[in-house]
Amino acid sequence: MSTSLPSRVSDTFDPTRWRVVNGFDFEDITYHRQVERSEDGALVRDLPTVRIAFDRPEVRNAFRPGTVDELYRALDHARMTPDVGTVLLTGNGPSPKDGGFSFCSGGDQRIRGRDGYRYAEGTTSETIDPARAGRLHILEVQRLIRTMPKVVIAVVNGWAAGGGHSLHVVADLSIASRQHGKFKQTDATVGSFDAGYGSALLARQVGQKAAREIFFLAREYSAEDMVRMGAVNEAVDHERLEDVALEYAADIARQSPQAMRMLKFAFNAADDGLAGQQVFAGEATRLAYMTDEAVEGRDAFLGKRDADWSAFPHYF
Ligand code: S0N
Repeated sequence: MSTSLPSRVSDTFDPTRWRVVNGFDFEDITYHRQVERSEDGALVRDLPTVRIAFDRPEVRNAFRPGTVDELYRALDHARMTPDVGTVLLTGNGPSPKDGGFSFCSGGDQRIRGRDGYRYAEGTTSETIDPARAGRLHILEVQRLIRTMPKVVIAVVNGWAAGGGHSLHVVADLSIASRQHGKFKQTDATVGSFDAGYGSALLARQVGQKAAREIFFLAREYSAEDMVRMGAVNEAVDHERLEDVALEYAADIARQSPQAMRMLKFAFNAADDGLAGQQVFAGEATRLAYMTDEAVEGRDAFLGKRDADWSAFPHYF
């Protein structure tokens, strides 16, 4: 087995604990799988956690349309990988320009809106630069985080601003660097507004008054402020951030995957309305298909006979 280690992509990233997930050619993000290695560094086995990180630290990990495409693909790959239970979502860095730390500063303001998301005159779908094409599809990423049957942990190593703030809100759990984790909802400052999960779910977490303060005043909050308000689970010393994230993931791995799925979707259901009920119900139907009762219904149809429900009580 290979003993080569992945490049060190962040000050909190320990290359001995990860391997690059093959099959992708990402430009704006990195995607790693947690591994166990032997003492000589050889790969022993994969472990059930992946790490997906914004990799544009020179712009505080702002996302452009191409970044969002990549993020969606990595998350979807994690969603469909059966032995992955936890996704760590974080930001690489610090910035080579000024040493600043960032989780994500939201949409890249240089290419947004009228100039970025609309095809310029004369541009066709064949000639447009893919990194400038797109729409407001960060919302699709938010929905994927919400509906994927895995636990997504926002590992906030620096600035979480604008749409980056909303991503941490949508994640199942958030842990943040005590020294460098900073939170600022700048949407309204730049004429933008996440009127979906980014605001409404935040209000569920911190209460209506605090959520309105965060959006209306666009002030800066520390990791410990956010723990007090109820939007972050834990503030941890910066150098231990990814260790603690992996400790969370190890605890998650000790739980029943089915129970975790049902719990995540149950927590979401009330806030997600019928869409939340649909996701929860999909899991319930999948479980029901495993019962003798559902098998009898299927077999009766295929056997062109009436189903015999006599073995299945109406009350337990
Ligand atoms: C994060 C902040 C507070 C950090 O301040 P600091 O440490 O003083 O650093 P700066 O000197 O400001 O930044 C360092 C360099 O990085 C560039 N930069 C930072 N953020 C961005 C960004 N978002 N886009 C482009 N460049 C960025 C700086 O310009 C600087 O570059 P140089 O070195 O060349 O001068 C501070 O940086 C800050 O406030 N950033 C902007 C945060 C912001 O307003 N983000 C956008 C908010 N809105 C959204 O994210 C909406 C997007 C979204 O999620 C969404 C939601 C619903 C529907 C659609 C969308 C969508 O648009 O997709």
